[in-house]
Amino acid sequence: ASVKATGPFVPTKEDYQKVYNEIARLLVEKDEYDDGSYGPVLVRLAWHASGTYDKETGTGGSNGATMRFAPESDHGANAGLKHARDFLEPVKEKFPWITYSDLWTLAGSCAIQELGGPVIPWRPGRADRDLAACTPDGRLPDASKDQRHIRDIFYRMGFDDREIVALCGAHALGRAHTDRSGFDGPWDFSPTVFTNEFYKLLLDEKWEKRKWNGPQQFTDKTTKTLMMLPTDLALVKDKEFKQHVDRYAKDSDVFFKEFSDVYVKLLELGVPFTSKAEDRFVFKSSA
Ligand code: DDH
Repeated sequence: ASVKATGPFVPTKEDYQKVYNEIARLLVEKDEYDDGSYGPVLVRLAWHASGTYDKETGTGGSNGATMRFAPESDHGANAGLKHARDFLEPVKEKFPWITYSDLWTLAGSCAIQELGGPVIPWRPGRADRDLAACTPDGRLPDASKDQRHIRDIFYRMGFDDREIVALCGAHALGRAHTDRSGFDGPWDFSPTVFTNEFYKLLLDEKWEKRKWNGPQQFTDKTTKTLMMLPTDLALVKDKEFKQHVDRYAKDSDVFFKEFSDVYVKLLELGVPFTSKAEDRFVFKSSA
């Protein structure tokens, strides 16, 4: 009898949808974390894995998942992201064929969709690299700085002003933690739902300096329970940035569309895909 040769396992879109479904299932199951969801910290993991990209040297970006290793895991900006990496570990064990770098970015796409955000088309193709590929500290934004710093950081990745403002709308999700960044509190009243609230609050609320011993941040005059970082307020201080804050506050559909495009671009920075952009998968959200 002849033995049929079986080649290496080549995952299909359905296999990646299974990974998506498992992450979505765990998001619901593990609802005792933070405000009731690991979603926001997954969005941040995907962003910090990708946002190290430098277009001049082609270094950094989501290809590599080098945040698994010190020194990158110990960079100040990455404090707390171990929660996200550990959350995904059982998913990696169940689907060992997926690379960490594909898994972390797929989880970002999944979290945005599951938290009520736009569809984030995604494609595989990232390879994990060793610690020699770790990026130097200082490539991610520093929240205590102003618009000049924001532009330096995001222009280095290849984004323009409109894209910067769209990306920052992710702060509708999650919160700051005193034991991670030193800052404290959520940006809006629904930190586990993806909305354009971040822009509305930036425009509609009066933001005053919080009186406390922590790093300088701002609090809303009305309830004193929300917060903005200095870099968040830079988006309304700067005229070029503010016109996009206005657009996104006014029209949630426009924000969802432009956010999707730019988050897809973020997750693909520096990845040597062999597939074409039109071959991206659109995952089915749960319920
Ligand atoms: Fe952010 N972010 N971010 N952010 N971010 C923090 C939390 C979250 C900056 C600083 C902080 C983006 C841009 C910027 C998310 C997504 C994105 C915290 C608090 C700080 C500080 C961390 C902690 O204490 O746990 C700065 C500065 C910028 C900037 O643009 C100048 C972008 C582009 C994204 C994105 O995803 C596209 C999310 C989500 C969180 C909430 C995390 C959590 O655990 O909750």
